[in-house]
Amino acid sequence: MRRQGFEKGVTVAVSGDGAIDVSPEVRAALDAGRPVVALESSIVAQGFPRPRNREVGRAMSAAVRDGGAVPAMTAVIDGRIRLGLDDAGLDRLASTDSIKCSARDLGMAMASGATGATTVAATLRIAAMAGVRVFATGGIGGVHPGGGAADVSADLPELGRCPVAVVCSGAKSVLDLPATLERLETEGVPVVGVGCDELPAFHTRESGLALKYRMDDVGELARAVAAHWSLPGAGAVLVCNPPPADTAMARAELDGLVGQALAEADRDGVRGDAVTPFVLAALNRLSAGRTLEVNHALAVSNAALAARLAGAMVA
Ligand code: PSU
Ligand code: MN
Repeated sequence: MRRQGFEKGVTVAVSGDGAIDVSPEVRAALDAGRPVVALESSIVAQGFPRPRNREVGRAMSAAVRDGGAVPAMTAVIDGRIRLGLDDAGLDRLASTDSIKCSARDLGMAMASGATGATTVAATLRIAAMAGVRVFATGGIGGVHPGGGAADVSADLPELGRCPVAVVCSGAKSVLDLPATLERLETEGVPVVGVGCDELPAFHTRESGLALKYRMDDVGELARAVAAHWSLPGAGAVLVCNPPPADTAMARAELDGLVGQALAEADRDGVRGDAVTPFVLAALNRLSAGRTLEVNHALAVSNAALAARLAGAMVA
């Protein structure tokens, strides 16, 4: 079976996609070597309130199509891993409660027949197994502030393992961003800015943290990704696209809200995988919906950039 891009002389850890229900459209695109962009579904089920969540899922898919690639949203539906979710599947995740599936949860959801929305970590696994090489999301999980027993998102070690180019707007400023960047370095994940010299902080274009690499041309980026994967054992490349300037928030504006959202999470004793959805909802409320608009705009912008990159990678 053909895998998307970089077949020649490149070792890519692909363990086969037998456990995955790949949609006919995605299967055909992968077999023909056409560009495919994976999308996660936790952003839909846990990241946005209803009914905006369904709109965001559809808008991301549409942006991938407009950019000439096939969207492949991942999820677990009734215990089956899916790659290339149809409208009915998306509507179900958008309108009914589902569990949040990170890497640890995929097998458990399969065994219990559960329906779950996939995080960045889970989507990376699925994409790597199926040979999808580009993935668009909003922001990645990272290191939460808190020292010793810090909550570290499973997104980070999965980025270290899975050879997928992940287009995102960095990570939220509620996270410990310096520690998150350090961990990406440890995991061997190059972080590349497109149109930016700093790590974007999701809602805002600045973080004060300089990136080592910047490539504004997708052709150049595609070549760099190929070179990274020409070495054995390589994992993800993190492609950082700042939030669109017309919706991005100022850093000062956000700082106060972040402090408040974290204090609320602490006060309510929120732990584990409930933290990210709680904080996103709190920021939305505290900003009177401003953060939601940024989140929506950047998700669509990242999907569009991912489609261009996927096109450049198979060219
Ligand atoms: N960051 C966001 N929006 C999101 C997420 C992160 O701004 O919706 C989701 C993604 O699915 C990400 C997950 O993979 O939360 C990280 O959760 P945790 O920190 O529990 O690993
Ligand atoms: Mn966590």
